[in-house]
Amino acid sequence: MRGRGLVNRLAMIVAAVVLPAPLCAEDGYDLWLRYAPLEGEALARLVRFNPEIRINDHAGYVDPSLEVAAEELARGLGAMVKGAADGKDADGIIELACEGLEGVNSERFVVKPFREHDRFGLRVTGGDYGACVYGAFAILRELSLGADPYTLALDETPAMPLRMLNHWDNPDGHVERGYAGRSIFEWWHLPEKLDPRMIDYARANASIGINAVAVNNVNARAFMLEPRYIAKLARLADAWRPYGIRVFLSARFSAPRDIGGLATADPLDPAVQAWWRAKADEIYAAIPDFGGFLVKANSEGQPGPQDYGRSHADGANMLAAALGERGTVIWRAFVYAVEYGAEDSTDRTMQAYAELVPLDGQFADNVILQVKNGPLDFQPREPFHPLFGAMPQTRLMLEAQITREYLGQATGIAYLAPMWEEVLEAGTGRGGTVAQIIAPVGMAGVANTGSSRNWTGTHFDAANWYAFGRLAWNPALTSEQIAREWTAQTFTRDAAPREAVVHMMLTSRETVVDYTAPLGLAHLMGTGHHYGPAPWVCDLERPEWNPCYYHRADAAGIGFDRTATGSNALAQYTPEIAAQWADPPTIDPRYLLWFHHLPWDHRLTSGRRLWEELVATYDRGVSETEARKQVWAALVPHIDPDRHAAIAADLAIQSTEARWWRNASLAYWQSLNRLPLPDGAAPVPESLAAYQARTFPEAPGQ
Ligand code: GCW
Repeated sequence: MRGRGLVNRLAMIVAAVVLPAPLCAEDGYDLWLRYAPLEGEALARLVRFNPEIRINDHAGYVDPSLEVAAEELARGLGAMVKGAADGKDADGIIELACEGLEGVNSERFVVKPFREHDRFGLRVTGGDYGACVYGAFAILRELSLGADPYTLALDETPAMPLRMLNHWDNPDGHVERGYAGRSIFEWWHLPEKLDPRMIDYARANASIGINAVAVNNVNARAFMLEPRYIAKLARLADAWRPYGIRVFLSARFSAPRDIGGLATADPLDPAVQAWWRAKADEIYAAIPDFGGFLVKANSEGQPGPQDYGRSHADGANMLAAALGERGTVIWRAFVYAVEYGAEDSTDRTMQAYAELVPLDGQFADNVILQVKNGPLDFQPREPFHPLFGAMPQTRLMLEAQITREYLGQATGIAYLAPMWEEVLEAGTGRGGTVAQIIAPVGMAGVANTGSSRNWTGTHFDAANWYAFGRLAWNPALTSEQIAREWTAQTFTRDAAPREAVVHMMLTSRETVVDYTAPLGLAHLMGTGHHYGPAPWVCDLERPEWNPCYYHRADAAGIGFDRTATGSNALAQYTPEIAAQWADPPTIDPRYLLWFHHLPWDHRLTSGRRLWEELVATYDRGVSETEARKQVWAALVPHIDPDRHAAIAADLAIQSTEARWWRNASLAYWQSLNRLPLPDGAAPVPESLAAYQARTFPEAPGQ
């Protein structure tokens, strides 16, 4: 490409880059970016292609994103041909030619073939420099999955602009609802020292298209807005910028009082407005592309505008004005229990809709409302949140939880892509599917990373990080495709073991639903740590903290009546959806007890009685965790021994937990309904009192 004014800046022959082999067999640190050596034909093709990597410069300027893309290609290609290529007969070129193109989505990349004499090249172009990073990772992913470089052609544009991780990491290193060790952010040593892990974190995110990170817990400490933290954050922002990542901060609404010396945080007070404006200016001086603020306000005791009689819109708009066109306020729609101790007798699942829908149209243009997938709280299964589609004049984004607070925390397998697919595909009846409604805005996932060597505590939880990014990039990808990609890159490309793993993954979330929260039950977990079953808890201070509030089980029946005879949460959905769900025979049985309180002997469309169906569902969950242990055991020859052993141990814990959930739940339901277990069901081995007596003082993540 010399003739076109493109300069060969790097002239890197990938074979020359030989990376050291991992020290121990496999510890999971490399995630899906292991770049395991190819074999057979795929290897032969890549050895022949073995490209020279070129980056274009503009009058001597080489954008750092292009350098990152080139480095990653060199690293990945070098590893995939490891030991097999001397570069002598190679004929390939990869040219990184992304630049700011007018009128093109800045993140779009295109990979197209070209010829140069007898050489073959792939040219990566894109909307902006950063698109080449996405293009490079996409090339590597395709090649790692066995694609032929000589026929490779890609053209991808992300489906939504904001693809974000929300960390619930506290500045003291503790991660709220984190099950993978301590926080990955070493605030103590910043800004002077940057942990190399921060670069690997950025690589992993960029490889799946994540482009925004809120670094601190939404239950925020105000001091993270102080100058010393801004300097620390600026160091991270600088390190991540070449990877296309913008930083956000969770902001505590009362910061003007907490750290600003003001007597109030009232959003309509001019001194408060001026304080936030000055704070924003200070941040932008250090971080010119700062993303903005993420805010949890007037929820679970957090401060907010309602403390001053102002609305969520007043609060969000005040912060939005401080940021101006420079950034975005992401205001969480997870609002309930404004103050601890205050009563709100509205069905908790209805409170966000009730508070926020009347504000539709009042939020500033640079405010986004971030809505959890379901109306309660990241339960193993919930119907889609009725806010989706109900606020057409407000920018809505989806919040998903990657960390498995309510789905087994870090034990066993719960591959969450099917859960997210379920909400993304849900037809709201008002403006399309959830995926269509959020497409102009984006989605955020509560991160599951930690200081564990493998990042996520269990190896399989990396699949959830991966899947979240891939779905945000392209919600049309199926859970199955994503599982296959991840497995091939993470464990093995061999079809038979790969498919065995994919199958384990695809069914795993449903298994957790089966043994923890069958038939639309929810919020049955232990108080505080949220670990294990505690459906018997009925005496906590606030009604909606109690599992009893949600299952409403008694001698006669079980389930929450949310039809017109009950809380009428159904009325928050369209009349068509409400009509379908109002009737036990027509509702999707997966949501049955979410919306209906039914007698234990209610006859289901399956022909079984409700009680029989419940027991059978718990039992299916238990037996599937057993079966998964066997499938995994048979994969010994295909998985490196360290990771195999770690996962075998995780799966054993999961099947013990499944049994525990089943037995403790059944013991409790039986204490109410006095019904015998159906014929053939295994007896419950311990007394209800024994299950109730278990305590977990060391459970992490609270
Ligand atoms: O699921 C609940 C968690 C809280 C969390 C809250 C929220 C950050 O138990 O730990 O607080 O959701 O989303 O704000």
